Formats: sequence, C-alpha cells, structure tokens
Amino acid sequence: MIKGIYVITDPYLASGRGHIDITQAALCGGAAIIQLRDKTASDKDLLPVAREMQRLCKESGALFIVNDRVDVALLCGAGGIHVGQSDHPAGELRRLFEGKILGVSAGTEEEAKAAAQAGADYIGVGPIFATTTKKDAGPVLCKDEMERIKCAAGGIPVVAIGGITRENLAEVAALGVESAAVISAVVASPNMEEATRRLVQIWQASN
Ligand code: 3NM
Repeated sequence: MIKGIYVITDPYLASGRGHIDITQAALCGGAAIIQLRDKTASDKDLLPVAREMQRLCKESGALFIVNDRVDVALLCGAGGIHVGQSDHPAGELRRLFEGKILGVSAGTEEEAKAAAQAGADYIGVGPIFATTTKKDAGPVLCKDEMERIKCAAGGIPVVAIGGITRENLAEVAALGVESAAVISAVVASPNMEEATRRLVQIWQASN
C-alpha cells in the first residue's frame, strides 16, 4: 500500500493553486499517495477540502493521508494520518486509527525504532537532499544514516523526503525505499500533472 510517488499538497509554493487543483493534477499524473498538509487553514475551511480529496483519491485508487490534523483525518474518513515527532504520540494514534495507515516522521534510528514499535505502518525519513520547503528540516542525512534508520525500522516501509527532484529520483530509488515524497517538485511546477507523470515514469524505470 505504501509504494510509489507520494505528493504532498502544500499550497504555499503553488502560486495560488489549491489543494484540490494539486490533487487532481497529481492523480492524473499517476501519484499513488496524496497527503494534505496545511499548517494554517481553519478546521472549518479544511474539512470540505479534505472530504473532496478523499473522494478523488478513492475514485483513483490512491491512498489519502492527512498531515497532523487528527480531527480532520477522522471526520473526512481519510485513509490515514501522518505525524511528526512533536505531534500526538504514535501509540495513541495507533488505537484511534485502527485499520488505517499511520505514518510517522523519523530522523534518527531511535525515532524509527520507536515508531515501528508503536505500530506505525511507515516512516517518513528526511531530508535526504537539501530543501528550503521545510525550514526546520534539519541536516541532510547521509546514505549510511539512511541505511541505519531503514534497518532500525525493522522492515516497515520507508518514505524518503526532502529535496527530491526528477534529477535525483533514480538515486532515491537506489536506496531501496518504498516511496518518494515530494512537495516542490510537483507543487512549484507550472504543469503539475506532467511533473508528476515524469516522476512516476522515472520511479517505475528505477524500481
Ligand atoms: N519533511 P520538498 S523535508 C515536509 O525531512 C518535509 O522530514 C521533511 O519538500 C523531512 O519536496 C519536507 O519541496 C519538505 O523538498 C519536502
């Protein structure tokens, strides 16, 4: 279920295009997973958007994940939730999201091990390349660190994130991760559908 190109809809870099525009384009381009990420919208504004994103993903057979906003994820019937290290503990969310996908960001071996033990379905690991999209993303992980974090996760799928572009995507695939997550490579592109399609083609050719 966690496999392929994972597009995160952060409207900040999208030149006025919204979550739904990004979702439609990414799904048409072949994205396997879509994540709603919005740090500023009100719950009231976000819920109808999340419901529509869930509907579009279901129609396309893609997985829909909500970042951070537990209430929105539950109310829209999302396929899962993704949380960071300062959000609600993974163990608590595991019970709340029984039967759904739980993703946890992990930047160290300890975090990866803890996420796996708490029952996470995948870990998000990054940044694997330099990124300006997330200001507090931390230092770029070297290949060895990535490998150690992957081992610590004990076999649960790994989603690589941070600075992934069509130029370095084959390198990401060579790390043996299950999925590659992108924001700017799709959202900052004038043609988001074509940008996604190119990533999907490269990913398929490299796996
Ligand atoms: N998390 P882009 S890096 C949301 O390292 C996020 O955990 C990261 O955006 C992490 O594809 C990141 O534009 C931003 O680099 C990814």
